Amino acid sequence: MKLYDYTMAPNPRRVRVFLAEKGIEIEKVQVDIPAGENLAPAFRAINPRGLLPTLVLDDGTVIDESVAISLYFETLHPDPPLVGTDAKSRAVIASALRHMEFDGLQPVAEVFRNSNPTFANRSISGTEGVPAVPGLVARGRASVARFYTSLNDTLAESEFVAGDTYSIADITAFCTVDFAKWIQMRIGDEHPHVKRWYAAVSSRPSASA
Ligand SMILES: N[C@@H](CCC(=O)N[C@@H](CS)C(=O)NCC(=O)O)C(=O)O
Repeated sequence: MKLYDYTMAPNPRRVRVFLAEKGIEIEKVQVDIPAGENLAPAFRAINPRGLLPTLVLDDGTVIDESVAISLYFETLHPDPPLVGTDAKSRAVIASALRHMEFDGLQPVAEVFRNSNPTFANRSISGTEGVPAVPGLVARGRASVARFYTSLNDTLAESEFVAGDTYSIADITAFCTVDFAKWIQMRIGDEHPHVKRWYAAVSSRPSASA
């Protein structure tokens, strides 16, 4: 089994943190995204979408999408549970995870991809060369600001993103907040609950994954 990975990118990191929380070690192969290795024929022969993370099982099955890869390992290694343990907790965590992806990770990526010169002709992840749209940067920044406010409100009510247990939703939120450093949008003094939560999740051993 091999995990195709790029250490600087947020989606592969979501899987690395997930694996670290579970104490799972697997072979990782680095694919340099800024250098375009993920778009080269060798990697596209593995995953035609050209995206990371990509997991290849020993039987040749290829699984991309960070949540799908995480769920694969959750089924094989249920402890510690990171996606919930019963109908209610699974639904609450799945809902919070979608919020973190759509309200946080996606807008940070929108700002990053449309403002970073390396991705001037790669503004959407994947194999099509899509030119950056500078006008999306302001929209993305406004969305990220709303995300921080909403996350702060959530964390005012609960220890973690989806209740009183650390979960896959915290992993995505944590990777999103760290990714937002690349667009100079850090946790502000007006987000004390996010600061408290970030101090806790970033001190877990998995944070260095
Ligand atoms: N929804 C996918 C997103 C995968 C994705 O966009 N990965 C980025 C790295 S964070 C990528 O591979 N980008 C390649 C590129 O932009 O060329 C997931 O959750 O895994």
